[in-house]
Amino acid sequence: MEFAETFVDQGYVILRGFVPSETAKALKDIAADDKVMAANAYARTDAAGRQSKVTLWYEPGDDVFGRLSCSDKMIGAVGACLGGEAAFFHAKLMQKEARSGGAWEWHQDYGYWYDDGFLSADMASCYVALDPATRENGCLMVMPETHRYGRLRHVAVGEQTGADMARVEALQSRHETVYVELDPGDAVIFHSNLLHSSNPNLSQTSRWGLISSFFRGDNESVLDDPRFRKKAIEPVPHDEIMAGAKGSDPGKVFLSVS
Ligand SMILES: O=C(O)CCC(=O)C(=O)O
Repeated sequence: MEFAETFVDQGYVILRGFVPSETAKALKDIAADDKVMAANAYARTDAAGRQSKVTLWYEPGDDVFGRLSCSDKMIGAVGACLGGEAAFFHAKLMQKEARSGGAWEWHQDYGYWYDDGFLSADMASCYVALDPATRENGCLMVMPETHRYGRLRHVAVGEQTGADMARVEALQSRHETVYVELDPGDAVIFHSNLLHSSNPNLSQTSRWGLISSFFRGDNESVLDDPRFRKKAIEPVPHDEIMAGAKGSDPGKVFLSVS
């Protein structure tokens, strides 16, 4: 099966070696040294009180992280999955620290993005692993094919928004749970209605990853908010990702969470 068909069928597809492992390691080092990234990180507490850090921005920016989101390979792969133009929505650095990083409750991204004015769930995200993502350090977990059930009701869980647990449990009895274990540089593209979550990181190693999110070009938000509208994006040749600034573009607009 071709990768876009797997995405349509299963709701996600793993692309091994999406970026070379050396590039992923270099991105991790740059992110770890990036003071702007750290200053804009916010923490989200899970139901057990553990925290996970996120830094989220709405303009790709002319830096190595923005260039990854805009690489012709990423835009092309996500566009093929969505069956149309992949328009950049936002990107984020997920920072699940060793021994402490919190869980992410079962949810659909469209559970959140509906409220940002997107009329349909023709949206997807691409997670690129900067660290190994393993069962032990709280890798992404997905329930294949659950993107077919439409948007579920979401409720507050700790500081997060999770899908209605009665529905999640019913779906768990029909669908397996897959641990998406990745090496640095591997990627997974997942549909905005796919149920996904991750366990806390109680291991000795951090689990960082970059997630770039997109809407299909004909599914621009109806809200009058530039963060959710189409941005002028110049695709970057995939092998030129590292030619950008080696730290966050200070002109970026970050999500600020109090
Ligand atoms: O990084 C994770 O563990 C979860 C990420 C996630 O659920 C999301 O970005 O929607």
